[in-house]
Amino acid sequence: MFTLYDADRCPYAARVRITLAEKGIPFETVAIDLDDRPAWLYEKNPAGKVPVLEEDGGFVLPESAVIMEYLEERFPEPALLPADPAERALARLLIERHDGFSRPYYAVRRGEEGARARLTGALAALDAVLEAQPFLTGREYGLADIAYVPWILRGQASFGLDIEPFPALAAWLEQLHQRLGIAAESAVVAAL
Ligand SMILES: N[C@@H](CCC(=O)N[C@@H](CS)C(=O)NCC(=O)O)C(=O)O
Repeated sequence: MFTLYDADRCPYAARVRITLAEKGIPFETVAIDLDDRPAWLYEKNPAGKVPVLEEDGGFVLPESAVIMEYLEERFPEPALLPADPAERALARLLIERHDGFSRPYYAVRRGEEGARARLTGALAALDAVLEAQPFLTGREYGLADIAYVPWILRGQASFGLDIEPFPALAAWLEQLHQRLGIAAESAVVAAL
C-alpha cells in the first residue's frame, strides 16, 4: 500500500493524486498542514515539501515529476508516456520546462506587475503545442498533461485564469475533464 503525504491545495501533490487515480493504484493520504508542517516531514523529504510517496516497506520518494515517472515504470498500464522514445522525450521535455509556466503563474498569484502578460505568453506557448498535437504528452493523454493541468484548474478557480482566447488549450481542457482522475481533482479544487 502507498501513503501519500499530501495537501489539497498543492498542485504538485495533485500531479501524484491524478497519476495514482489514472492507474487505479490504491493509496492512503496523510494531509499535511503546509502552514504548520510536522518536523517528521523533513525526515521523509529534507526540503520539507509535499508530495512525498511512501510505500509499505519503507521506500520514500519526494518530487512530483520523479514520483510520476516511478509510478509509470512500476505500473506500466495504462501507459501515460508514449511508446516511441522520441515522443517520450518530448513529453519529458515539457515536464522539465514546466517552470516556464509556473514562474509567471506564481508571479500572478503574488500580484507582480507584468505577470499577467507573461502568463498569457506561457498559455500561448501551450496552445501552440496543442495546435500541433491533441495532448501535451503527444497523441495520447499522459504525464505531461497531468503535469500542467493542476495549475490551470487552480488558476481558473482562484484568479479567473481565462483560457477561452486559446482554442486548442480550451479543447484540451474539455477533453481532460472526461478523465476520472481530473474529475476527482476538479472536485478537490472546487472545495478549496
Ligand atoms: N519540486 C517539488 C515542489 C513541491 C512544492 O513546492 N510543494 C509545496 C506545496 S504546493 C510545499 O510543500 N511547500 C512548502 C515549502 O515550500 O516549504 C515537487 O515537484 O514535488
